[in-house]
Amino acid sequence: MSFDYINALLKKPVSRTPVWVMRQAGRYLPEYRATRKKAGDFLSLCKSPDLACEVTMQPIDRFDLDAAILFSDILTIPDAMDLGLYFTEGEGPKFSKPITRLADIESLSRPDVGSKLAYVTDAVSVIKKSLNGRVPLIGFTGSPWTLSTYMVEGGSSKSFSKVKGLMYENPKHMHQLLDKLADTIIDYLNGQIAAGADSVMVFDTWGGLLSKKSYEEFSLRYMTKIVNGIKRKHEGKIIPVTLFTKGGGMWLEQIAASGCDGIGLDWTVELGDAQSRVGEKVALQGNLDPCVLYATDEKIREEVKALLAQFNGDTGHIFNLGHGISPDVNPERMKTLVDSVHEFSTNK
Ligand code: 1CP
Repeated sequence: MSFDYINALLKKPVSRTPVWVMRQAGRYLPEYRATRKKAGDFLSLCKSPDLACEVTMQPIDRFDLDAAILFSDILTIPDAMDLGLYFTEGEGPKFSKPITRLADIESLSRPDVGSKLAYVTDAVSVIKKSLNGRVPLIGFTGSPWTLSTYMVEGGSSKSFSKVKGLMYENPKHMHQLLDKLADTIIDYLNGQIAAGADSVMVFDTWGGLLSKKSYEEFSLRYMTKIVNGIKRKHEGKIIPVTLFTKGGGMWLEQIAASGCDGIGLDWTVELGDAQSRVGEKVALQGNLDPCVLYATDEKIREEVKALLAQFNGDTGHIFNLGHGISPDVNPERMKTLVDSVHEFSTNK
């Protein structure tokens, strides 16, 4: 089986530019809201392999997408580390037992991924069966740095003062935490790969908050450890890995040196400029501003065409938004986006 999404990441020939969208399974789809209601709440949805499969398939059934992404969340790992993850309606994730003392880091357990996170690998197996070779499946994790922000802040944050304070005051403990997370993530991604994930992606949503020096020391170093630690080949097939640091456009050369296959770009960088900087080394994923989806079909098509035109050559680009699709987007606009990527890249 040859997939355009995998081939683009490996810079092999493609029939047209592949496209998938971050958060493609989510609240903007009425069928997602119905399944979530059936599950009761978001975490129960993640923890039911059959329902996670159902929502993973929803955007695949509705749109002509080139990849599916496992339905789960990056916070499954801190949850498995017993921090007590819960979600309150409209407020995002919270932890009942966040890291508040240095001793919490020392006593943090490295969870047995095979048992505590079996619901994730089970979901991968169920989804693979359901996909039946239609499109490849992307597995994913949060980066150690991004996970640590939630674990130390106790949830989402605006200032990130606690986690950055820890980083400056006690770099040794910060490294200990990040190292434990990186080791757990390696087990976690290897479990997803063994269960059938065709590629994996690391979401470093909050790496862009760091200085260049801190980014290299506290985020990129551990993502590089993950790139080197995971199985890059499974059953004779290469498993490409993509790193996405939101706000990381200044550091593309450093990210490319990690040995990853693809870099995810947010919309603040020019795709053509990114390609001239690192396009020889890695594939690029992105990077339309998600807010373009609030515009008319005509404008969406124009923006898609302009973005595709920035990229030189026929392979090495995976079309995506620069961040997740918003919950209030009309699904019809998503259809326009996906169809126009295929239309304009076939006739490029
Ligand atoms: O139904 C709901 O109300 C829950 C909303 C929701 C959804 C649909 C959350 C809570 N997570 C998810 C799914 C999810 N999360 C996926 C599914 C696969 C897909 O892309 O379709 C993925 C890949 C994630 C990854 C994730 N979770 C990230 C990294 C990517 C990003 O968007 O930056 C982050 C930061 C999270 C944490 C999280 N989980 C949920 C929310 C609302 C948040 C963000 C909180 C914050 O802003 O700090």
